[in-house]
Parts: sequence; C-alpha cells; structure tokens
Amino acid sequence: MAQMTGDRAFVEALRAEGVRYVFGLPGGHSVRIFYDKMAQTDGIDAILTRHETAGAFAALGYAQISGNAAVCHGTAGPGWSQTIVGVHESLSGRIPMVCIAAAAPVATYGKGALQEFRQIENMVACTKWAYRVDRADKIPWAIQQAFKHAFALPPGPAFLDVPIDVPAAEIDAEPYHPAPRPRSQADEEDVDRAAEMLIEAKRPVIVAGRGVHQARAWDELRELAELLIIPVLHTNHGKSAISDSHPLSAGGVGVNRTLISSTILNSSDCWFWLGSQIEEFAVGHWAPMPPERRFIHADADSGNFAKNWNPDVALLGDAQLVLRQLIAATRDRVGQGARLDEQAVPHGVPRVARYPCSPIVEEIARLKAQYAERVQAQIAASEGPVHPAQLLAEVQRQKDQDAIIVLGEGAGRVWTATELKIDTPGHWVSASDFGCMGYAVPAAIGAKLAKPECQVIAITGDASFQMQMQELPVAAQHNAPVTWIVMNNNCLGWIKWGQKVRYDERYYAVDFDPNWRHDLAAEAAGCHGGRVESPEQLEGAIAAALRANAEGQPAVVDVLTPQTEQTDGFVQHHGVASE
Ligand SMILES: Cc1ncc(C[n+]2csc(CCOP(=O)(O)OP(=O)(O)O)c2C)c(N)n1
Ligand SMILES: [Mg+2]
Repeated sequence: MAQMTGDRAFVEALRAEGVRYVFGLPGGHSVRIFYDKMAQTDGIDAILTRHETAGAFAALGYAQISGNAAVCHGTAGPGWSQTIVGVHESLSGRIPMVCIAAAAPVATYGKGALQEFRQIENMVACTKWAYRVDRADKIPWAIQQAFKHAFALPPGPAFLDVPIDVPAAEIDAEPYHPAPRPRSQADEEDVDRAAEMLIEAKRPVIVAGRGVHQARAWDELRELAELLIIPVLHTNHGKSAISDSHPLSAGGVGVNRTLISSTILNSSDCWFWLGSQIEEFAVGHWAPMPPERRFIHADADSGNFAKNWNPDVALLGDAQLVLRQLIAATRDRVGQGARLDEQAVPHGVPRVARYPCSPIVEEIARLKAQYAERVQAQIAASEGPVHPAQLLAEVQRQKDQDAIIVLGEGAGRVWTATELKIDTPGHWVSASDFGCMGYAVPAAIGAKLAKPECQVIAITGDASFQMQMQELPVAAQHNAPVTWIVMNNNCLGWIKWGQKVRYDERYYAVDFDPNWRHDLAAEAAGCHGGRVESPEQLEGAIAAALRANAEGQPAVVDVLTPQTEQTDGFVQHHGVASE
C-alpha cells in the first residue's frame, strides 16, 4: 500500500494503462482532478486542442494507428458536452475510448454549482459503461474498469465522471493492475463448417471490415487469402486490411465499389464478411441474399449477426483469432476441392507460391486495367479545374510507400478510397459510418503522434475541413507535421449532387460565396499553405507541402475541384443511372 492523493493515483493508473497522450482542453476543474499532476509526471502529456470535439477525434486517430485506447478529456458542463460527438464516433466505429469528464462537486451536487450538468445521465445512452467516481479511493478501480470496458469486445467508449472535490483526498493505493483485455475465438465446429464452405466454393470472396485493423489481423488475412486463393475486398473502414497492391486485393464495396469489386462480388458463390457491421455504406440496400450463395459472417459482436442477412455460419470472435482458426482448419486441406484444383498451376510449385499466377489473379489484373482506362476517360471529360483522380494520382506518385492516409468526409472521399493505394496494411484512418464531418483534421494529428516516423496525409472536402480547421496550430504546437489536402469545390458537394440528380438542379443552401482561402488560413496558423488552381500546379504544391512536413511544419494544400463529378460507384450506390 502506498499513501498518495487521488489525483496522483489517477495519473499513475493512466500511465500503467500505457496512456501516452490525453487529448482535450482543460477547465479549472480539470487542473484539480488530474492536469496539475500530469504536468509533474514524465511519459504522459496533455495535447491541447482548440475544441473538445477535436480532442476526441484526435484521440480516435491516435487509437486507430497505435492500437491503444483513445483518451480524451473535457471539463465540466460545456467542455464535456462538446466532446460527445466524438464519443458517438467511438461507439459507432468500435474504437476503444476512455472518456474523462470533470464534474461539479459531489458536496453540492444538485444545488446548481458552476457548470453542473447531468453528465452521467447523458452518457449512459452512448457509452458501454458510465461511472461517477464519488470517492478518491475508488479512482484506481474506476480507471481499471474503464479500460476493461473500452477494450472488451466489441470495443467502444467508457466514461468516467470525476467531481472536482473527489481526487484531492489521500488514499492507500494498492499496486495498480492494468485492465485485462481478453479476446475470444469462435466455436471449432463453426470454424470447420466455414472452412469447408471456403474450400468448396467456386468463387469465394473475403470482405474485410475495420475489425481486421482493430485486431491487427493483417498478416493472418493475407495468409488465408493466399492459402485459399481468395480475392479480398474491403468496406470503407477495412481499406488496407490487405495491401492495396496485393494481386488478390480487389477494392472497396458499397459506396466505394468499382467495376473490379462489383464483378468479383456479384459473381461470387460464397461471401465471407470479416469484422464488419455490414452497414448501409458497405452494401447499398441489403439486397436479398440469393439462396445459392453461402454467407459466412465473422465479427466480435454477436449483435451484428443476422441484422440484415442470415449467415450460414456465424463466427463470433476476434478477427485475428478467427483467421488463425481458419488457417489451421484449412492448411492441410488445400489440396482438396474442385476450385483449388482448377486454380492449380504448374505442378511441384508450393500452393502458396502459386496464387500469383492463378486465373482469379489474372482476372483481377484485367479488371484493374479496364477500370484504370475508365478513370482516365472521366478525367479527360472533366470540367475541371482539377479532377480528384488527377490529384490523387499525384499524391500516389509522391507519397512514401508507408504513408498514413486519413480520410475526410464529403463526396470526394469516395475518390480517395477508390483511387489511392495503401501499401502498408493498417495505414488508413477513417471515421465510422456515423460519418462526422471534420474528423480528419484532428484525427491526422492523432495519427502523426502515434507514428511520428510516417508521413500523414489527410484528404478532405472543404466544408468538412472548415468544421475543424481551428486545429491547424495544434499540429504546429505539438510537433505533428501533417499535410491536409482540401478538395475545394466551394460547396457541400454531396448534397449538391443530390439536388442535381433528384431535385432538377434546384441548388439551395449548398454553395459557399465567399469561401475560405484554406492556404491563407494555413499560413495564418503557422503552417505552410499551397494552392492548386490547375493540374500543372499539382506537382509543385504537393512536393512543397511534403517538404514542409519533412522540415517539421504542417501544411495545407487547397485544390480547386469540380462540384458534382462523382465515381461510378457513388452514383450506382445512390441508385441513379450514370449520366
Ligand atoms: C457533422 C455533419 N453534418 C452534416 C453531415 C452531412 N453531410 C455529409 S457530406 C456533406 C457535405 C460535405 O461537404 P464537403 O466537405 O465540402 O465535401 P464535398 O461533398 O463537397 O466533396 C454533408 C453536409 C455530416 N456527415 N456531418
Ligand atoms: Mg465541398
């Protein structure tokens, strides 16, 4: 037992849970509950965002790349209230988050103290666990529980409400035990049935969701795909579950569908969705599953099974463990089954080495070439100024191979998700299907803090950028030199596109006049600013931004893009014929 004050125990517990950063903005309450002790402690730092929502989003970006929990803080009342949209993102995206709110004193609770607010009552609805820490000696226990709940499958937000008059008391603290983070795997009989289906299927396909990233299951996914020669598609959040350059990688589904992925998915007789909630943006409208198609669904949350489609086999478990089970169940049987024999190529070559020259890989390569021609035609037909695919090709050419890409909101995000190739699995940060505009601006800062050695490039719509651009100086202040590329089409493009195709071009409340000069705003915030008004300026502007980053300065590139030119997949997803 060690004697210490509650606020010291608070910070020690966070450190013992591996917390490196607490993202947010303190109020007077915060200083007393743990900020003053954080100031005196090595190895844990507060990242001062300019808005509490940004604190939560930056924490989530950090968590997506680091694999640690997102830890965010807001002070009592309005401060905490401004973080809540980030809590919704954590819940929707199933990212472990520990939310710490300062609260009005216990002693006067209910009497109307400054910034007193019904925080616990509010948070019960949008967290996995919400607890008021009403005694200093319960601080270590409460923190341990919060981490336990945040990581318990499926991961999500846990909330601690800490009244200002609690942590000052002296306590006898036992040595802190970090929270258990158990993972579970699927029933062996179900695994065998799923293995059988994958082996027997003629054209199986894997659709990877965020659960693959969450479980860090990249190696296992690639191993299974190569072992059984199965193409891998991804949901928006599962992009880079396997390297986009892998010969079996066939692109995004749902709103991110392409000629490649639609051909592979629609012709498949066995779908294996892995670590996905199978939400609307991943599928469109949950068209009925044809009876002849087998459907295997693996997820960490049994609540997701049969929500939309009834699985032939439901595998409940952590994606990494389930994949290991499937590899073990199929490894000795890859010589069996008609499809694998058909795919077989020169005898004597080990099967794992064979997949690169199998027919399905050739088919994917053919489709990729066809799709690339289609995109070139779209660029050629564009009204300009700079077509998103042109912009992304230049980013692709200049970025490091292991760059982390952060996806912003807006219709332009579909171009990013379909055009940009991510070679390092997991180097992809996106908001959940809750889809809050602005996420990418602070999330990029969090991602950079998680892996300072990698380039971080966020690509976002202009309206979305403007929702969080107050955070630009935070990147400068906290040594997080990232590049934000703004697809600036002077409007809410997604909404405007809907008005174009469904409301006879009655454009209303969607145009910006005047709009921000994002490059000038960047300069005013201590960042490098660049502007691209025509394709010839792309190369120099992107090079200058990445150079600024390498020298430690964050950068913004403001790129003028067309208003309503969307991908074919976007148009098909919204159910309107391509024009
Ligand atoms: C906080 C929030 N408000 C509203 C929306 C609805 N919404 C989705 S995309 C969009 C337009 C985004 O505009 P912009 O960022 O400029 O991207 P663009 O569509 O022009 O490419 C809106 C308003 C949302 N997703 N999040
Ligand atoms: Mg826009």
